[in-house]
Amino acid sequence: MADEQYADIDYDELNQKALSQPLVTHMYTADPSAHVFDGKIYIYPSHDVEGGVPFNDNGDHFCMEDYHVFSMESPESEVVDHGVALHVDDVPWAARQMWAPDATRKNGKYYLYFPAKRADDIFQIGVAIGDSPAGPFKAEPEPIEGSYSIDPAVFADDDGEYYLYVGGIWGGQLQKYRNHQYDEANEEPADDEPALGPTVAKLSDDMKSYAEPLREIKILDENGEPLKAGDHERRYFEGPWVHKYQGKYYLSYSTGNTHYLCYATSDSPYGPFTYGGRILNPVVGWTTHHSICEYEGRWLLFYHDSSLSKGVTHLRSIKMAELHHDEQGRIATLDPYPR
Ligand code: FUB
Repeated sequence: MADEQYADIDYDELNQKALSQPLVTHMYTADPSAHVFDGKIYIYPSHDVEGGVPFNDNGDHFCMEDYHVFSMESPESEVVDHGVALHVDDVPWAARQMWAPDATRKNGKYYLYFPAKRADDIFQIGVAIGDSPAGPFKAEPEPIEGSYSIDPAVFADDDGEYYLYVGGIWGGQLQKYRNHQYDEANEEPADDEPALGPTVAKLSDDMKSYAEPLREIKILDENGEPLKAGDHERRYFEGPWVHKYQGKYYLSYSTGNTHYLCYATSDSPYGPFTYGGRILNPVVGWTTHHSICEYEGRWLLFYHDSSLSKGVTHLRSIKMAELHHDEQGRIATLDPYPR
């Protein structure tokens, strides 16, 4: 079923003026995390399916079961599907909802980080390990101790440290935690209180656990004050991503119910980050989720929309566009359907 707000769209016209076309058309894919390994682009997306689960505010209709890895020799070349890299049936602790993953490489091994719900409906983050960037990956028997919520993104810093960023509110359950403890009674803070931020911690040497206590990231406004929970056009919702440009750390993320991709910058991978602006205006479909990677000096934005499925919010398609930082390091806002 297409969302009503997208029912009147002329998709032929929309696709003609779109910033880019779907990279994959033989299946639905979303939440693309892209990295360059040995000069080749590897994309780790969610694999969207129609599971017949009714829509609800928890996002249960996003009922994905496995991951495929895709690769491209260059941004201009064809996309290769490397098949199933990990299935929920092969993750001992996970019951359902294999949401947005990410991957990294260390000492010749590849690590796929992914969120999934346990049988008791609580999201945690798992790690699966492989010898090839294209998988397959073998899941660890337990989720990462102390992990919670969704949307893991791993940032490999120049000094050899790896940081895992995690978190999403509403269906992603981040609002249920305070000081990293779950309480069903917790909700998103009141509008005039500081917004919630994603969590971050360094990964251990074996990449299978947190090496230090989790911290919550703060995003500040132009006056150095934390963004408020009621500032829906700027506050953090889900989909963290970190890239480094000219020595600065850029945290980018989705604002969820206002459908923007935004960014904030810091001198430290732990923040605090200062809000910088918008990266991408709203796409067709409720969710927006992205990654940013550098390919031979070009900065590429990977994102998704629901244009191929004609507005079905949980049947998305990954896309790619070039991103530009100006002389001050500001990122220019992209319009997914320029006129
Ligand atoms: O794909 C399922 C969820 O939708 C992701 O985890 C969120 O970031 C949103 O894109």
